[in-house]
Amino acid sequence: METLALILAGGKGSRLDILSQRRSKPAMPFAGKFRIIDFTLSNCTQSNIYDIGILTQYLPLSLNEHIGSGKPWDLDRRDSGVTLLQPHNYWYLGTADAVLKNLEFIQRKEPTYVLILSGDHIYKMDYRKMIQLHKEKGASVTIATQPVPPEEVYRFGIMSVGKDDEIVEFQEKPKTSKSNLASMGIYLFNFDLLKKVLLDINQEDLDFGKHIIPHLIETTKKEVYAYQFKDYWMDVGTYDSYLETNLAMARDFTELDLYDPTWKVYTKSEDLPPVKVGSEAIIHNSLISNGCVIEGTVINSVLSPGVRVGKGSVIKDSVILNNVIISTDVTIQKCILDKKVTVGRSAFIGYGNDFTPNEEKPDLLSSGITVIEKSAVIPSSTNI
Ligand code: ADQ
Ligand code: ADP
Repeated sequence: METLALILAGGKGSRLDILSQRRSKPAMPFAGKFRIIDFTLSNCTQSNIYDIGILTQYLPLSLNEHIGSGKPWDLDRRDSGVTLLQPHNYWYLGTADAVLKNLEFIQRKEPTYVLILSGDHIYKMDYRKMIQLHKEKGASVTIATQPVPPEEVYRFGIMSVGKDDEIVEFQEKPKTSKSNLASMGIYLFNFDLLKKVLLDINQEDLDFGKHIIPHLIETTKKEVYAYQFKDYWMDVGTYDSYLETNLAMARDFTELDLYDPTWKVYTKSEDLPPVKVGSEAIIHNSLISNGCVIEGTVINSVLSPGVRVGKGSVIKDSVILNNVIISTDVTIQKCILDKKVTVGRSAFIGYGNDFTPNEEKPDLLSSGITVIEKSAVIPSSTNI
């Protein structure tokens, strides 16, 4: 087999805090009816990569349930398809350690290339172009890259490239850097080399960004190349980026088109009735999923399946996940409501422009977003 894809879907997603306390980040609902991992899975099958291992560790229940046999992505195949790889009597310590612990699975597939992907990115990429470049350069490793704003270099692996796009320097999450070319955390490895470095480096928390890539840059010459990806790509790992990226999909947004018939994003869909729009309903710039019943006003928002919005209620700049029930005369601004929340009459949630940092978690909740956890019941007339 030529290319085996491994999707890293096991991080704790601690920056999404209460939204990912009961599910892994790739299983987070996104853009109404999708889950974050749908984007990567759909990229794989549309790039004709049908051999996929998903490496999970943290609360994989809703991920397992979502992936099932892989049918929505055309992955329920006899000789290939998707395999969920879960740790048994050990725990993965770093991203490369997770791959090392599954070496036997990988070896059995006899791949020429192993494509390492992340399960929590929103983007559309034809991996065949990256593989093509890898072959043309005669590379041992190719890393997908994208420039990031200089103030964000501390969140990424940052590199410098030579004139032929060979990577000459790499630093994982530097405080500052003269370069702003970031690793997207997407790596194409010749399997022989991958196996060798995984077994050679003796490190308990073995990680691609921290150990493997810097080691290869130091010890090899003209073997590690950058694939400069120019299209939309977003790591939705914080409340701000999760809310903003969702809302972008509802606006007149062409950078990532969910409606493009030539590059579809597939998902597992439930059978639900169509959206019902009541006589007083007003809806602008929003995504409304199947099974929703709207009697009130929805502006710049994203509603997952089965949400009800009562008369006189106003939902603005918010992401509302599945089966949330919003009673009458409720105001919701700049909020993320997790699944099955119920909101009583005349409640007001989200002082949209109150930027007072949250005392317990000032670094997480300081931009005016209000997050309500799964199944919470908000009594009538509550002000949050
Ligand atoms: P981070 O995103 O900070 O940086 P990390 O937290 O290791 O890297 O997560 C990468 C992916 O692997 C995520 O999808 C995560 O859920 C998953 N993951 C983490 N630990 C795992 C484990 N033990 N088992 C299975 N899956 C696991 C990385 C690179 C940077 C690069 C950014 C781009 O290290 O160099 O710039 O990705 O987003
Ligand atoms: P998420 O909020 O992550 O989307 P879901 O509500 O879709 O999670 O649930 C994912 C899976 O977990 C489903 O198979 C569901 O039946 C199961 N599940 C949810 N809650 C429970 C529970 N309390 N006990 C057992 N299984 C549950």
